[in-house]
Amino acid sequence: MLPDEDGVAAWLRYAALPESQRTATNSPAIDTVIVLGDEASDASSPLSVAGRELVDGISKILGRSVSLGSSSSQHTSSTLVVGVRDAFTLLEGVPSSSPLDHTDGYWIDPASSSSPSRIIGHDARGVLYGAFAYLSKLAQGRLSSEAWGSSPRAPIRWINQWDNMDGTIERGYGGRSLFFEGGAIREDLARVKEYARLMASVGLNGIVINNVNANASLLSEESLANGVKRVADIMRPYGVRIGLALNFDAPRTLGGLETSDPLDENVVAWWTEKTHLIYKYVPDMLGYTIKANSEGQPGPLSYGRTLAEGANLFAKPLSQYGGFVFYRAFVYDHHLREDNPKNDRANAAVDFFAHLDDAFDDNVVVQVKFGPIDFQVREPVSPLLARLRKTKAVIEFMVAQEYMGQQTHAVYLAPQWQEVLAFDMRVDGKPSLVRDILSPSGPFGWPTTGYTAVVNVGRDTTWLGHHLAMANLYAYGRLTWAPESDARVLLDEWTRLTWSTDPEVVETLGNLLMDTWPAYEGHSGNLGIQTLCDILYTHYGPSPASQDGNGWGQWTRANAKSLGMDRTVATGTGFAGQYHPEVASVYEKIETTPDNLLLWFHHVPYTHVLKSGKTVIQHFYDAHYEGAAMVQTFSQRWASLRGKIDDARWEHVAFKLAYQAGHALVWRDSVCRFYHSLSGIDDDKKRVGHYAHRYALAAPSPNVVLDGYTPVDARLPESASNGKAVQTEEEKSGKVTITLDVDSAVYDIAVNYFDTSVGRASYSLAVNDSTVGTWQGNLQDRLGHDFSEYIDGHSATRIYFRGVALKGGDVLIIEGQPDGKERAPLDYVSILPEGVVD
Ligand code: GCV
Repeated sequence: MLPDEDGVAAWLRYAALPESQRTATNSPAIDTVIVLGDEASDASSPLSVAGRELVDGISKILGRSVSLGSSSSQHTSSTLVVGVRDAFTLLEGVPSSSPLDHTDGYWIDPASSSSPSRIIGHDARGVLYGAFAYLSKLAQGRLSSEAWGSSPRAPIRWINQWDNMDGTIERGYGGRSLFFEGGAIREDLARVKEYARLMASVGLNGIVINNVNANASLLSEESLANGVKRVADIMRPYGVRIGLALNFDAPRTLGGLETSDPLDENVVAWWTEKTHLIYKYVPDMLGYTIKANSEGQPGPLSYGRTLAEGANLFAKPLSQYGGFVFYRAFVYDHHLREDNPKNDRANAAVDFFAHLDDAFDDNVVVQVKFGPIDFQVREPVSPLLARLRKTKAVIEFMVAQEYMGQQTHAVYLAPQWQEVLAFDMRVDGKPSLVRDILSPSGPFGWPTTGYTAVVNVGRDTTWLGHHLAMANLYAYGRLTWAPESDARVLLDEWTRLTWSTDPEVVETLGNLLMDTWPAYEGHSGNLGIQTLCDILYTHYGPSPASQDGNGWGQWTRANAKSLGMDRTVATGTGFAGQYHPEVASVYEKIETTPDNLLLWFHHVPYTHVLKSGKTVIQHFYDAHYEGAAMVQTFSQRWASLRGKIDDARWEHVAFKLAYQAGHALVWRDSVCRFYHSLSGIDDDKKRVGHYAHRYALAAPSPNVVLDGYTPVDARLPESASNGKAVQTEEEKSGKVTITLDVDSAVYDIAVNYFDTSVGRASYSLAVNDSTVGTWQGNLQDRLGHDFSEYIDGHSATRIYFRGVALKGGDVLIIEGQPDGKERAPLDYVSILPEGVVD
């Protein structure tokens, strides 16, 4: 049996390469690692980290004794010599133009019979990246005798953490903050070091450690000297530099000034002094990230100044230290009026920023979310990325799956990012792929451009709350380095490193995870309607109604006859016209808009016929059923890997996938019911509203008897059968008795119930007095997403009891014991013949 693992090592486990997979080339007989250069012995240099990492990694992967040699040791075929280019006297075999000519680049030359292996870096960080690249190939059994090299396409390869100083993380699903607790930086930063190591191993080089909804007290001298400095010192040896998110209003709230007006001389002086202070403790600080005039945050517009004046306020003092301002383009009015058909939140980024292209200082970089709204399951690429020319920009992705299952659902996002990066913006009618725009060699020639992503790892040993979610962090890092990479190739690398080099594991898990984004899109929101989650509450479960009727502007404009946002120039909000003409003309017309973005750009009747030949409404029904059906397969596919990976991680994932299967059905039913009731149009396949195997407990039926249970309205009607659940009285248990009307056979029994955050109710299920199983409503302890207090699509969940022999007249009894305000709420029971999912 394989030893249990907890996930902390992630893809840097350095598991022993199985004997059966070893060859002379993929398992070189290295016994000494020699690090060249004076910095080799300086523990804070990436060079010395590279040496230690190689010794540790090679010994573990190949199970041999490896030691660090001194630079004067003999170079033989069993030595691995590493160092920066200038430290090598002989660069034989290195092409004259190579990745070594670029910052962070490396060249790797595996050993031949007469010469040592070499890892050569353009600079110390390049050596470290080369060391990790070498170890990655070695651990995957993929080291060959070919030399190879690589350098990153973009200089900015960052992470944003949304950590609060009280230790919580906004939209974080992997436990409490690695960085903060109780209003200060934590004493124990061991995991921060491990985080820096993981980052370096995939080429990430910067991190903003605090929430963009920033707490100004991070900038107190005490906090800088005793906290922020320690974080920077710990991450620096891994080539990771830190940045800080600032609160625009800090001069007032922290500094006691009367204003935070960016043109006020006291405000300028305050930020200048603060910047000096920060650099005193962190001399290589990357810069500041600013969220201003966004979602209630103050900003320059609050003082009648432009966004550029706001950004330049920080740029000036930073410039003398080589620091950057990352000014977020996520500026929009969240009190927008839906009754004006011209209003559109998607227009905001271009409206606010495009005309300021000449107005930003050189060291300002505009940080643009990949889509115009907010990390939805499907969005077109933000047009702002093609509208700034002089002003540099970075793209912002989200590894934390705020709108995509919050790391409770497995959703592999790299295929989505790959599509975004390969999108051609047709700037000036010329090929302009997003990934080229985000490179210094791209059409705008921005020297400082690249990537950032909201990651939100926490103290959970899984980092992100779900072992499978780490595929996203891995792929994100690798894409920032090589954005033309293929999502599947990256996934297979990750699987080999994280789980096993067994080809069956790689194939099974690869196929499974590649199905997750399409499945999630299928059951959550398709045709470009966005993720139909509850945007007024936790952003987790379904609530199609929540998109409209409020100022947030994530509208679908759904009514009884039609839905979708008309974003055309001709009749709509004009958003399509924010793209360069060739792209704009594709989106302007229904005929040329791809089906998967139809409702993003056009308002059409439910009966509109898609290119596929289906109507919009039938597509909705089918896609939701197909997406949810796909999710049901994940558990079985995962089950086939039992024994091929350790039990601890296997069980963690199995539990989450089983939960995901149940919640996918909640999604499917909620969304289908909502549009069925709104449009009044039936499902051709007669599935929506017809649940042949279910006993809905709140519906009057001669088969169902409630004792101590009474019907209650669900907060979101579509999230429960007929809009109602049943629950007990407070502090009193209740009983539901169902007389079954089934043929004699073996069935799976599914119980749909609601597991809220306000208690941990207990349940038991019996058939004819014989207990089938018991369970507790304690998912708030076992999952990690934003929980709900209510009976709704967030709390709705399902438990299965499989393979139960039943016959007509059998009596099924569920007893519920409330806990606190959670009154053991139940929705329905499904008696499912073998192979049926409903
Ligand atoms: C940090 C979304 C999230 C907010 C987040 C915001 C942002 O609206 O729901 O939690 O705030 O994006 O990106 O600033």
